Amino acid sequence: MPKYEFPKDFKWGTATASYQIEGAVKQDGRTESIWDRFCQMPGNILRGDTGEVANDHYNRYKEDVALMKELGHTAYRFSVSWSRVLPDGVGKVNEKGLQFYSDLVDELISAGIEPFLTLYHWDLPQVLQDKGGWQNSDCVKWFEEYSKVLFDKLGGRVKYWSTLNEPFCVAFVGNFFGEHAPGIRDLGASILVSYNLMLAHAASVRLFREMKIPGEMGITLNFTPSYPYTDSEEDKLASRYNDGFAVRWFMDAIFNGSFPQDMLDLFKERGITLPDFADIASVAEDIDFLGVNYYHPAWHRYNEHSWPFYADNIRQDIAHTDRDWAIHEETLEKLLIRLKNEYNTPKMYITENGCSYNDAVTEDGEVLDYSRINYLTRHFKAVHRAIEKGVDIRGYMVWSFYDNFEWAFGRYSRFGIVHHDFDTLKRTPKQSAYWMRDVIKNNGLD
Ligand code: IFM
Repeated sequence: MPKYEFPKDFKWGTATASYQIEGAVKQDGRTESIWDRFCQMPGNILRGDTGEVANDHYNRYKEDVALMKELGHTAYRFSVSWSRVLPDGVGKVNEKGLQFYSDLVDELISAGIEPFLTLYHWDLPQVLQDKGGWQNSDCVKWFEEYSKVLFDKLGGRVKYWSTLNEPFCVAFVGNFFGEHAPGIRDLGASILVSYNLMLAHAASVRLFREMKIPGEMGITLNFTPSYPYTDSEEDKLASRYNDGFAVRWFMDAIFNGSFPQDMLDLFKERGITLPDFADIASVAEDIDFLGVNYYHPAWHRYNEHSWPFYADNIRQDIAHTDRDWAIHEETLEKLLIRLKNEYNTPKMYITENGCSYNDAVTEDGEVLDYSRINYLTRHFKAVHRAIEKGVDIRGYMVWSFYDNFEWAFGRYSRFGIVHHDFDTLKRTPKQSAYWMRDVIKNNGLD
């Protein structure tokens, strides 16, 4: 028996997202998404990379599922490309595009791998962005229509559904920082987007219930908990605002049907015109699970000149990954306990956790990613400790299955447990993939 044994039927696997892996952007009727457009604008993506080919998963999914099976995976989290299924955003369904997901799901099920489907992982059809995208309140009915197409086709076979992946990134990284598609830099607009995303999420959950789709419906949030840099009241305030932004904003909406008052006050003080949030209470629909994406925390120091959160992000003198993200697994343990205590969360899945290293294949054809094994060991144990302390966690999906198109970092940030050669498209399992195969086999580690 392993020293850190996970609960019976714990799900183990990896996570990916459509635009990051599928490639085939013009194949079988798929139309442009906001990411296709964003990648065309010089300066947006490191060294001008795009997801045009990525892992060519659209054409090689059978090979990929076979490799997951060989590596012992029991779950796989993926997302659907909206513009592959509904090339006009709404209206006529593209049967070929939809069939791809149906075939993928069948392939997974026959390999004994549980599909976890995310409806939206950032790739809005460009045609909808041209109508205002998530800033347009019609997005709620667009998303409902899109959800229905997938519920109709895959309901029953897919048992685990997530409405959105990381609404924080959709709203704020895409519409406030401008680092992701659609590349807007407007705090007010991003707050409106965050509100509309929540309404769309709740509408999709309601539809799932009305259609009596068997299985579980949830949402996936990313968390960057903040610590005050020192014990000073100013640093605590700076940290509280960042926590309000990166933890409480969406948790309060989803579980309490409101946005945090201190954040609303801050935004008003900063002169932001806010929506009336008239329907925010309706967001608190019961969900079956919360998907938790966690990579690293942040430390904040007060700075009266820093807009809008009075905070500077301070790098700590601790180990970091090659992406320069702090390695701090205690935060994951604390976060899981906190989410349970403060929000009485339903069961949770770790829907993403992992690390980026500049891995290379040796002359012997191996990838010796011991740093990743170290990172994952520390985080697996942290999750185990949270389970021991009573948090209901049912599965762990490592980001990511293979190195893929890492958004603004293109191909230059490798998160996979399988190495991907972007020129030959060759997949090479790294040491971490074999190590994880043993963890899965033993349902735990020492
Ligand atoms: O690649 C992303 C993923 O799409 C969303 N969560 C974080 C990952 C690593 O940056």
